[in-house]
Order: sequence, then structure tokens, then C-alpha cells
Amino acid sequence: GGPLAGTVHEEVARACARYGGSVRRQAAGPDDGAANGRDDGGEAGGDDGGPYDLVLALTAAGPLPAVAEAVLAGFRRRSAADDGPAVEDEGIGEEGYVVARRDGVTVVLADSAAGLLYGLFHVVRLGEEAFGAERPAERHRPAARLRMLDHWDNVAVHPVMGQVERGYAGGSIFWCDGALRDDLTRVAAYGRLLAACGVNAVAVNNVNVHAAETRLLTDHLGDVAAIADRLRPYGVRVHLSVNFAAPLALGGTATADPLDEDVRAWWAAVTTRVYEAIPDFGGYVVKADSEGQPGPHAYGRDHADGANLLAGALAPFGGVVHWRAFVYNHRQDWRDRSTDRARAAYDHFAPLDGRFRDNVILQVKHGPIDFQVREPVSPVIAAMPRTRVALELQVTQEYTGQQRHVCYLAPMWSEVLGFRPWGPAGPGVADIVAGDVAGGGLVGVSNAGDDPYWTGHPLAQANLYTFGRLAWAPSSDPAAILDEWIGLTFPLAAGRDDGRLREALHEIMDDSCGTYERYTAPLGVGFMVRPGHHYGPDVDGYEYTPWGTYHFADRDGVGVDRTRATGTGFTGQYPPPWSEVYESLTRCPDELLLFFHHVPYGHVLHDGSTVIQHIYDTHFAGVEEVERARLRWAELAGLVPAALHARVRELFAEQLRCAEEWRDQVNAYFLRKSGVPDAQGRRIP
Ligand code: BDP
Repeated sequence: GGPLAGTVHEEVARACARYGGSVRRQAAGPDDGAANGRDDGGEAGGDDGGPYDLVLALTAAGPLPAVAEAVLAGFRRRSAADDGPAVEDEGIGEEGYVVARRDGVTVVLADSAAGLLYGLFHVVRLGEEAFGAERPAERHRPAARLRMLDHWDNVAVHPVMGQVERGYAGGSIFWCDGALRDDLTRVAAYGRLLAACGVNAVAVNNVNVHAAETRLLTDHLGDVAAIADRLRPYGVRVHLSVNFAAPLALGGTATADPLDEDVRAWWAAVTTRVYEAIPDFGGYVVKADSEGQPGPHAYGRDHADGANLLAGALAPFGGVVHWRAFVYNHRQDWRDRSTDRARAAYDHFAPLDGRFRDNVILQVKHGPIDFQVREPVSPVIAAMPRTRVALELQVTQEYTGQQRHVCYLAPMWSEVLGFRPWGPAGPGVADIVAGDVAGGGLVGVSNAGDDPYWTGHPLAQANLYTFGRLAWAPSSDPAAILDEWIGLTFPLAAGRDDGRLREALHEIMDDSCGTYERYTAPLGVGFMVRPGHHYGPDVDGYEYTPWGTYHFADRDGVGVDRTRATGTGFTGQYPPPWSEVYESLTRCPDELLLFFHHVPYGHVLHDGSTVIQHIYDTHFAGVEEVERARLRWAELAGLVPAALHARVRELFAEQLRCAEEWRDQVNAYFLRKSGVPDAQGRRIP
């Protein structure tokens, strides 16, 4: 029953049709033992003959076909014996599923329609393997309950940021020129795509909430409900980014003070109406007191006061507030070295631990600055044991090549998720954010748009897919997920060619993020991008600006001293051992050296190279790697659709041009500053 169950049925039909099969839905009933077609000599208990190859069953929906009962019984026995706690009590889990092959039938069991849909997509991923040898029952369930994508989509085109802020895949899927799109077919297709990746929540408007978007909460609520209707069949809930000053802007209150009674009443009334229109509404996303957005500070209140106000309005309906921790002074005096943007989120939020209601989720960017290709993990994640914390990743490639460069982000994300703030014996970031009750889950800034390939660069689809897969299973191997994506995206690679396509895509993509890091800002120092749009190099572009992203290069050295001994003291925001590791010039990992230390150009790295020679070497290497990848792609003509091949070929030309520009600017800059020539005598402009 319900739209989701209907969707499962449609998906099965779709999958069967693709392979020339057919589907018949069988109502659960006492005779369903016959659904195992092998038991009754090939008559699958129905008029279309059978036997069944695949049984999908909702365990909560009534009696199961005998083969499914057998799988479930076996599964429970084994799980109870293996894992200690009885699975019987736990069930399969809200979105989980059991998959097995038994007596020549592939069986997928779930407690909910969403679980069944995820299980079906699992069968699709397995392909023929799902219908081969017997496989013991295995249970899959998501590590994180909230697996969400934030769309930085504007309803009205913003004069500077356009329709989608930091969007590199065309227009918004939802909005066009100030209104909801007339045709929402693509929204439904997006829901399907998200379910296949494992994503179950979407915020449909930009965190910078301008006037048109503020009204989504009230007079344009119907638009949000229409989107929710399209996404619901795929188990995806809708969330809204809201403007903290909305009661002032829309409600005619005299203030937006979170402790004011009128303000509280306004949010309660508005939120009640939201749930009348969208009963399964997910909640609010808030960027407050950050980069010009309004917030509680204007009223002398803190972030806990602000977040709890909205949490109070949402609590009766089971909604959550994603309150973003991306708060810093973007008007700092660059001449004043005592302010350190890296410190800001911790300084604002750590003292508030324990003050947030339990339906507040603090949404923390993975690094302390802003989505750079190399940053340490944000210390906020370990600093708030009494707060639900979500990890925010940037799937849209603002700082990683803007979907013109190939940059497979999974290795970086997986490093972040695996980071153990208290050292090897303690929990990792994934454990903190994915905890069933206490965790806030994973949030990605979406890279999808109305581009025919969804993501602008066709290979950037892998980042969208992998975001969902890592949110489901954070310890998955990035190369294995990529392999999965290749098989699903390019059916040729799924066994019907000689493996050439698969091998080439791994060569091109596996370490593409490392390549990007090599030809851009060195050793964790970050930025060096062109101000404003953030594409391409401009080494000093932000150096004398109020944004707080500096590298401090001079004739003697480069890097930011964030030590306790002589710098900003940021290292002290980490628990040991990392506070000590980062503080120490000799123990600090090379790739983060310039994030934590200001060093002379002759400083010797762990591999024996000097900082200046490392800069030259990595920049030459990075460009060579792009050129190799470009040639590798050229060889794939004929193995992928021609239009797709041409699109990627053109983008590779741009990536190479841009990588050379990075190499030449960065190398020339540091040659001129330091006066130290390249030991290998290569040409530096
Ligand atoms: C920065 C982006 C900006 C976003 C901001 C945010 O440049 O467009 O509004 O992050 O996360 O990286 O709020």
C-alpha cells in the first residue's frame, strides 16, 4: 500500500522490461508458498506460469511466500548466533533489507517499502550475480538515518549567483526564473536517482535565503508540497532552508528575537501549516549570522537560542533543524593576525554543547575553513558529545574544478569519515555522525542540475552516487564504489567488453582528486583561487581581503602558524593526540604542513624534499597526470556514447589548460618570492 509500494512495483516492472521479462504482483496470502515456483513444478502459483526468479516481500505486510519465510528464518538464526543481540527484536530496520538466493529464487525482504526499494536497487547493482549461485541471507541497513542533499538553488535568478549558487550543471531541477517548473517529470526522475544512490532527504532551496525563497514557507508552500509529492514515492523527504528573520519579513512581527513570544507563536503557526500541506516534511536548514545572513546575534542571543526556537516549532511533528556551523567573520582585518577563520566554528559552538534540543542537528563542514581539497577534519566534530552532529560535504565542485575538471571526491570523503579524533582507539567521524540516535547523518551540497548528464561533467555523476553510498556505508572502499558506478553507468563495462573501459576509468578517476591537489594550492594552504567565482588560480587573490583565507607567503617562507606556541592556537581545539601531532613541526603530516605552520622554503619534508622543490615537483606532476588522463579518455571513443565522449573530451581540453595555468602561476610565484630555482631546471615562466 501507499505510493512507495507502488513505486517498488513500477521499478520491478521497469527492470524486467529491460531484460525482456515480465512481472506479476502477487498479493500476500496463505497460499503464497507457491510463490517459490520450484516447489510446484514450475507453476508459480499464478496464471502466468512462473517460476519466479525474484521475490520481493514486505515482512510487515502479512504472510510471506514460503521461500521468503525460509530465508527469514535462516537469517534470524544465523544473525542471532553470530552477532549476539537477537535480530528478531530489532527487525530488519526502518530502511534496511535482507537479500538472499535460495532454492533458485532471489529473495528480498524488508519491513518497509523504502527498504524494499533499496533492496531492489541492490539486486540491480548485483546484476546477474544476484541470480547465480545460492547466497546466504545478508542484511543491509544504512549507517546514517539522514542522508541528505542540500540544493543551493535560488527560486529567482540571483544577479551574481544565478539560478543555482555554485551550480555547474545548468539550471535548477526545481525552479526556473522565479517559479516552480511547470513540468516536474525530472524531479521524479531525480527522486529515483537519489533512491538508487541511497539518499533520503533533500533541501530544495539555497542556504542563502533571499526574498523569493523566504516566501516558500508561506504563500509558496504549495510549490514545496508539489516537489514533495514527486519525491515521496522514492522515500525522499523534503526540507526547506529558512531565513531566520522570516517573521519580521513576512509576519509583521516587530522582531525576530528567538526569545520573543510573538516570534515563537509565528514559527509555531507557520510550521503547523507546513505540516498540514506536507505531513512528512523533514525540517528546516538554517545559515544564521554567517556571511550576511540574519541570526540570533542581532538580539544578543546565541545559536542555541536560535536553533531551539525552530526546533520547538518542529518537535510536535517530528521535524529537525539543520543548524549550520559555518559561522565566521567575513569582514576581518587582514592586517590583524590574531583572528583565525579556522578557529571560528569551534569558538562559536563548542561552548554551546548540551544546550541544543534533541531535534537540532549541527551541520558541520568537513574542514575548518571551506571545502578546500585539503583541510584537516573540523575540530567541532569531536567537540560536541552532547549535540547531534552532521557532516557536510561539498558534492558540487566549487573548489575542486567546478565540474570542468575530473575530480573523484570519494577518497577525500572517505579519509574524513575514517579520521579518528581521539587517536586509533577512539571512534571515527563516521561513528560520530552516523550514530543511530545521536548522529546527525551526512549532508552533501548537491552537484545536480537540469543538464542532460545531470552533473555537467558526466564523470561528476560518480560523486553524487558515491555520496549516497558512503552515507549508507561509510567504510566502503572508494575504488569499489567507483567500480559499481562504472558498471551501472556504462553497461558495456559490466562484463561485455574486455575490461578496457573499466580499467581506463579507474586510471582516470581513482586518484583524480590527488591530481587536482597537486596542481593547485600546495600542502594544505588552501584557496589561491580567483576571488568571487573561485575557478582557476590567483595566488594573492584573497591575500589582502577581509575573508580570512591567507597563505602569508613572503621571500622567506609560506604557511599559516596555527600553533599554540607561536600562532593562533587553533591546534588546541583538537583533543590529543592530534593537538600534539599538528602542533609539532616534525610530526605534522606533510599534506597539512602549511595549514598549521609557517615554514621557510628550505624546510625539509618527510620524504626528504624541500617545500619549494615539492611545490615545483607536484605542479609539474599534476599537469602530466591530466595530460595522461586526457589521452586515456581519447582512446575510449566507441566504448561510450559519442556525445558523452565528445563532452568529456572538450572538458579535458579545458582541464589541461587550467591545470597548466595553475602550474605556471604557482611555480612562477614561488620562484619569484623565494629565488630558489627548480633543482631539475624545468621551465618556469
Ligand atoms: C561558500 C560558498 C558560498 C556559500 C557558503 C556556505 O562560496 O557560496 O554560500 O560556502 O556554505 O563556500 O554557506
